[in-house]
Amino acid sequence: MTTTDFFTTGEDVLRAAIAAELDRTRRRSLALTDSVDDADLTRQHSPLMSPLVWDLAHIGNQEELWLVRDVGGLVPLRSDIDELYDAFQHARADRPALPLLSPAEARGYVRGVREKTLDVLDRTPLRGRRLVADGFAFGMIVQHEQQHDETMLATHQLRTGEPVLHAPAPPPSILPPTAREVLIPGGPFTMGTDSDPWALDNERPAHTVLVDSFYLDAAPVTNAAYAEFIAEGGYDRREWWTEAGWAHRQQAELRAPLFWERDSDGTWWRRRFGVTEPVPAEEPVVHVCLHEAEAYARWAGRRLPTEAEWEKAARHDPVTGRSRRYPWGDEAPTEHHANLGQRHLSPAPVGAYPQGTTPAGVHQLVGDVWEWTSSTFTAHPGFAAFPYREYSEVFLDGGYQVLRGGSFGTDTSMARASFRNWDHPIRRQIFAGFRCARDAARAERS
Ligand code: AVJ
Ligand code: FE
Repeated sequence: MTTTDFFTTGEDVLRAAIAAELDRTRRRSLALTDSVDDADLTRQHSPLMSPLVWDLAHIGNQEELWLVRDVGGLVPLRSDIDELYDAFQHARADRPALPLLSPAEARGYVRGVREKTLDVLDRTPLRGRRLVADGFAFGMIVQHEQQHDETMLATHQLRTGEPVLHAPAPPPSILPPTAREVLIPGGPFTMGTDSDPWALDNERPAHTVLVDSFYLDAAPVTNAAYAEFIAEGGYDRREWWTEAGWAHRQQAELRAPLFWERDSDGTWWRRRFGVTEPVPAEEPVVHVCLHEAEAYARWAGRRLPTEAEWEKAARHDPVTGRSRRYPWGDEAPTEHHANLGQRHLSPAPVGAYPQGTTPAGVHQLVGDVWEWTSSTFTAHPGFAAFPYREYSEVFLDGGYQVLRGGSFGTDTSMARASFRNWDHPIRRQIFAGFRCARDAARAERS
């Protein structure tokens, strides 16, 4: 069983499931931090990232604030460190200079918090108060930790040195899409959710959105396709870039996706978690910013999908008119549906997950790479911050761009197709790629 099945089966089953999720998540956090030495944990691998030891203690601090103090009503373990681990108090670049807990102290702290959390879980009714109904606060903290785990994975990718993370290669392409693009007929669909117990505030409420007919790429843009864009002068032709995109292209001297390098034969190589290898042609391109995605789309005579288009393609069931939880239906993700959860250390080639396609034939919407959309991060109509403004609300209308679908480093607890991610348009260290869309011709509209 997986978490989604528990909500209907009773409180003890849900409680056991939450304990398992907390444990599974903590194993990932520890694997990400036990794999490097103390110097590596406290060092800043990029000004864009916190030292890994900050993420670890921040994970524990967030758990303490919500589960130990708020839900449990217990006294603080360490109220003196709240300020150090408040993401709004210190920019990532400034965190290495703070008097942070040492690696040993941070490990001891998260262990101590977790012991209290498990006591709280044992004695908290998972109903009544909205914060705890269906175990929401626990689910929120699992997702918070998993989000930082993906952030730590991005820090690992920025780190130089010998490989320390290991995982089997992703599955091969077994059934690539038969068509390049899929027509998504026009009409209303339900965006967002009211009923998903662990959905976060920004996914709520459910509301009807009218989406015109459009074509969506059946798969994310591959490295081979992206290399063609580069070969045709993609980075040198002003006309394919937006004004902001070109300014950034110039200023940041963009020439290729982050971590790509071309040798004297013209072969592209990429560095991935300490391993340098030829860029795999059929994998979705990753580590491009919004501006690069938009320039590619313009070159290809296409555009990025809006967030609503993306979600409609991923969730709308034209037979029942309902929005489903995942592209393949409501069944919780397995290793056959999508490349999620750091099971592999790269995107899988297009065609690796035929069981994860939508009924209309769109592949790999969830997993592999986050997908840039053309939408900025705004509130769904009727949005209300819950349980705190700093998760979503303070970022709304703040110049952030929405990404959808999750990457190979995203946990299954965030794989639901209503989940929304956001980042600055210029960011490339996240595991982001994209797919293209285009308007349907008038005659093709239903
Ligand atoms: C939703 C991924 C944009 O990492 O900034 C972590 C998640 N919020 N701690 C981020 C988050 C608070 C957030 N993103
Ligand atoms: Fe956080």
